[in-house]
Amino acid sequence: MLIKNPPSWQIPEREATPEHVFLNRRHFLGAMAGGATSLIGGSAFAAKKKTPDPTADLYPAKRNEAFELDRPLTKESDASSYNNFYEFGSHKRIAMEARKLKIRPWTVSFEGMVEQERQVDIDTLIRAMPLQERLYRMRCVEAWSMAVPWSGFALAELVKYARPLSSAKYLVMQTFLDPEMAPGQKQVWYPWPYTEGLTMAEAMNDLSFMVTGVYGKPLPKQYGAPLRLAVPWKYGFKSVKSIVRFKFTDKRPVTYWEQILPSEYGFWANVNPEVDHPRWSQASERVLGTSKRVPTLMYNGYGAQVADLYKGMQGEKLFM
Ligand SMILES: Nc1nc2c(c(=O)[nH]1)N[C@H]1C(S)=C(S)[C@@H](COP(=O)(O)O)O[C@H]1N2
Ligand SMILES: [Mo]
Repeated sequence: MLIKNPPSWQIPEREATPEHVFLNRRHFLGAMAGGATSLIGGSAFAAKKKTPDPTADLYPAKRNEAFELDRPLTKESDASSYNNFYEFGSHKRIAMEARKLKIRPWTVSFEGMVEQERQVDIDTLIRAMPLQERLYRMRCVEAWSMAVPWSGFALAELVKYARPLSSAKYLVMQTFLDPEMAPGQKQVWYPWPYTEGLTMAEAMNDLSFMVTGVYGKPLPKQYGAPLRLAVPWKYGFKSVKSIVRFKFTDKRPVTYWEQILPSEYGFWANVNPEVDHPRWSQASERVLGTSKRVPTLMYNGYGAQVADLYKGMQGEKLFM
């Protein structure tokens, strides 16, 4: 595939927008908005901003203490202002742009090899699920990492709810497609919508988590509201955001990054410090919000929970 515009993770991190430029711009835009608000009397703008999330009463969810961290949580202000969400731009400072994401009404579909294909409203779905909080690490393939308190429910619960046929082998998850709302999707050389997938065994693993909130609140848009995946033993790009479609199939999907750069990104994408990316080392990671580098752990430290999934699969490219 021809890439006219290489993804930002192909440029070194030091070339990304410096923090102070972004912060100043945000301050400036904030002041502008405030000014405009007072000029027009404030009502429309203020009212729009205050619409509460319809699931706000569910947070904070009770923490599941079984999921422990070996490091401090990333500061909320750091995690909220450094995001990959190509639908809103191929750089990290997309939080402002992502405010365009319209998260209600939001419908999720269950398709393919299921007892019956159907659609469900996001609020019905979230309220049908047992919400909990889990502290997870997240390791991006670009060699930075964070640790955040996600809220949500086990992906296994969603699979049960969807009632797949026993012949289903993979679960494919897709992001919305709406280039008017998400300007990044006007870049036609990317294979929209963003598509990811897991084997059914991976999807049923206890670590696979559907995220609906973070830091004790409903999920802010830049994190992939209202519903995103967290599979913390895999590189971050597997954790697809703003999901609208769950499709059960017996064919392995070709995922978004795999379509763009198959020599560098594969289906499995399990974290492994010993297998370098073709263009950089994966041995260590920069901890978001600090200037520290720490060694990267095999399966991002989750080997005890997931290594068995890959027994006897040495022929597969498990670590890209
Ligand atoms: N739909 C969609 N999902 C996505 C991405 C994206 O660009 N679009 N980026 C991925 C990558 S590369 C990473 S590292 C994580 C980033 O999640 P965060 O912004 O919550 O840290 O989201 C993943 N999910
Ligand atoms: Mo990433």
